[in-house]
Amino acid sequence: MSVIPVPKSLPHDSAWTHVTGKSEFIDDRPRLRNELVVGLVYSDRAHAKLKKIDFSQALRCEGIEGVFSASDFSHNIWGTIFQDQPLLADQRVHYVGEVILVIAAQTQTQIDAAKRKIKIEYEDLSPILSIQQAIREQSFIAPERKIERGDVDFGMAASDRKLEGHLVIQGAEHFYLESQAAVVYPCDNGSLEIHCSVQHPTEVQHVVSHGLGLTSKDVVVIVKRMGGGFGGKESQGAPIAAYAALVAHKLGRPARLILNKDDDMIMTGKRNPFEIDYKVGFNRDGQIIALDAQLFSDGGAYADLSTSIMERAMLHCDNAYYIPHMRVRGRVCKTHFHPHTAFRGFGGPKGVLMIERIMEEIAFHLGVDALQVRKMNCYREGFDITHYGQKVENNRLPELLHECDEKADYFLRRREIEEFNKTSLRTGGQTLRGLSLTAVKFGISFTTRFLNQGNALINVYRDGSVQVSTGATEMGQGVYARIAQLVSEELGVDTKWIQVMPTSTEKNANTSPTAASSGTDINGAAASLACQQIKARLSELFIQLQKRPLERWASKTAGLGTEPEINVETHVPMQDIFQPAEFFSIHFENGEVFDPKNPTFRISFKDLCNEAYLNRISLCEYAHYKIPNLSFNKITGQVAPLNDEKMGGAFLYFTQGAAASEVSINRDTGEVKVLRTDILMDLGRPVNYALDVGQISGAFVQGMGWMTTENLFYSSTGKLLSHSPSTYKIPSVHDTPRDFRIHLIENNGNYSNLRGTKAVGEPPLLLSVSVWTAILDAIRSTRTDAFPDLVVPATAERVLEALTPGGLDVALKQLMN
Ligand code: MTE
Ligand code: QUE
Ligand code: MOS
Repeated sequence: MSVIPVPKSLPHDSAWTHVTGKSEFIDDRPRLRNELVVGLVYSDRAHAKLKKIDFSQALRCEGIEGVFSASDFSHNIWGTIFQDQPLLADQRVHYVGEVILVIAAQTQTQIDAAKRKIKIEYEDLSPILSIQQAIREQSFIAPERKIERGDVDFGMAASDRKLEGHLVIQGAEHFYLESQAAVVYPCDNGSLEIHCSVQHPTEVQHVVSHGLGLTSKDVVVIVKRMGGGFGGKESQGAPIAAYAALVAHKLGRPARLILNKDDDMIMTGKRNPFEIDYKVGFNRDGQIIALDAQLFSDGGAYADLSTSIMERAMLHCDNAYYIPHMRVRGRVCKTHFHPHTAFRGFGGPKGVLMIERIMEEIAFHLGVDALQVRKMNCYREGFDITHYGQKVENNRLPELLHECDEKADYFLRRREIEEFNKTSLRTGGQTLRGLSLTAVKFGISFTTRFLNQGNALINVYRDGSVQVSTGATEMGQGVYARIAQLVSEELGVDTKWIQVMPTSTEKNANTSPTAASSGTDINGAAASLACQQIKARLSELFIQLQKRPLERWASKTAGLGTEPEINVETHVPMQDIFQPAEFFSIHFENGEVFDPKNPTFRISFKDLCNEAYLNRISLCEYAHYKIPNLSFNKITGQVAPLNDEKMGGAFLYFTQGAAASEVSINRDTGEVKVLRTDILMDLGRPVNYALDVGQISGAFVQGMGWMTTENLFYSSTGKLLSHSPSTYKIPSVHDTPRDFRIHLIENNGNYSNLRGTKAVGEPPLLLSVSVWTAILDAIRSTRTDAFPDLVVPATAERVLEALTPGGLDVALKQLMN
């Protein structure tokens, strides 16, 4: 890898157009004259038989061009991992929001009018509307999974102390600003061009072609950008595109489907709710000996990604801590809610919430500080094998805990807070404070091995400008800017010469979702590999040109054909992404190409490209990249040795960090304020420092919302009642930590990944757990008997309840008086 200084913080490629309102989202596409609006009719029952569907009246309404039902799809079935979900409900509905009919009209008003003429008769069946009910009725998706290391029963017996607990974690809404949306154009020979807002264009291509009885070649899916995805557009964008595609396919006219916010929130799944039972054994100084955990998640009505999410939860139950004897069991419950799905962190945060709660609980029990318990149990030299058998390489956790502690003045503030709370409790003060420092160790790679591959297409033009196409989708995280910077570093040309093109299945086939924080890792590596191939050819050409007088170069003679062509047959073996970039010791820097041994002879990148074209040397390249050394066996729950006897991993590496949060809780109202947060993260050698800090602050604040105010509220019949910004409270700028400090540690040692970088997209969300544990800490100060129980999110009502002996009723009465 050539080490070329590049602007480390290139602005996001859409920064300017976002703030000036010029960025084009799906519904900003100009309407075509014959374009149709698509509307959806969905179930208002959680579980029912569809006795009768009558849309004959609707068909007669003005402007209605078609109404479609399950039988209109060639294959009415889809699903990312398991094909278990109908595109349109048939015979039965299994959740409120399940789509039954697709309507096509000239205008939205006509759709609204037609909807009122549709008669659906239901016969209600009894729904399963909680994890506990699902367990009672043994309603599950997929068998139980188990990951086990050591001897848990022995470990428990050998422990001085034991604790048991039950943790309830609610789901959360993604709240992307651009709703699910698709515009579909019918093209030649029955093919379709789909523009949609999704993280997984290849999945849309699959679902649409299968649903309509087409093949992949008949469907092109293009994603220019999303107005946020956060995991909510990984699987669930596909059926939306399929409904619009159905109309375009059946009626041969362009079709547009844009969900409004309420429908989007009602129809689409959220973060899986979890309930966790745990038992932990530890010795007198707080060393954990054994952990036995049973995780249940609410998968909703269909499998979606829930089994992979559960797996990631199970793989993150250790978080930053070495636990010698450990058993984790996981089971996904089948209920009658919208199918829950990926959300930033996937299952990770659920496992982390449990173990970080346990850290606080052990400290409470022993009367010591929770940070001491954390430090004592932290992964370190000699204690660095996870419960699934992977060694934690390049482990910076002890240092992160130590430095975060110092940066945050943890122990000083701990004493101040103790004083403050004592005074507040004595004098009837209005607030209490809490402080907590939590860690994160997030595994980077998809745990499903085949997803860890990507490809890239690089087109270099005669003028030296470059187009880059990969499978990565841009959802605001900055993956285009990062890939542009990687290509710029590789080719030694300024980023203004590089354009990352809208993601399209036409240019990059068989892509993985942009997910698991691996967008830059996978697609950036493929792009770098492709650049290296082009550089190899250009380097060889450069060497040849050095030997030829200028007047005999192709740019002077090609039209006449008087000179022999320069032939270049260089191909770099692709397996090693750490290929020294200086093939034949030729350097590509600042838009120029030269040999450092003879630096006076230089050719501009641009002129060299033109020369290459005239000598009929290809300036384009395609490359494929796969993440090496992955060997996680889902059946055994353990990593296996690789062919060469070396141990493989479930993950390529871990992104690590720590955060200390201080909260203030109002004793009268339960309201929570985050006074200060100090975050320290290890992102290796970031490609773009500013974008990474943006990801850290964004993920943390998004997580804070889940930890504190975002309360999904369902009726007793399974209807989501909090389906708009007025009833679902995401953080505003006022809710962000009053004092918010973000630092990165220096780490040049992540040799496993392209240019030593570490993925950032999801890991910092898991640090928001520190806000929840800080609330636990504040509540703890009011009692000595039992450690507080607190549901996630810790809403004001729940905090108030936990603060008041006698519960919420008593608290409310006190508040009234
Ligand atoms: N940042 C913004 N602004 N918008 C998003 O939708 N999604 C997150 C994260 N950061 C998201 C985001 C999620 S869930 C993932 S997996 C990663 O971005 C995906 O992108 P990456 O792999 O390029 O980091
Ligand atoms: C993290 C992820 C995903 C994951 C595993 C992770 C993810 C995803 C899948 C997945 C698994 C099986 C499939 C499939 C997708 O696994 O996003 O199509 O068959 O989609 O650890 O983010
Ligand atoms: Mo992110 S939840 O992996 O899309």
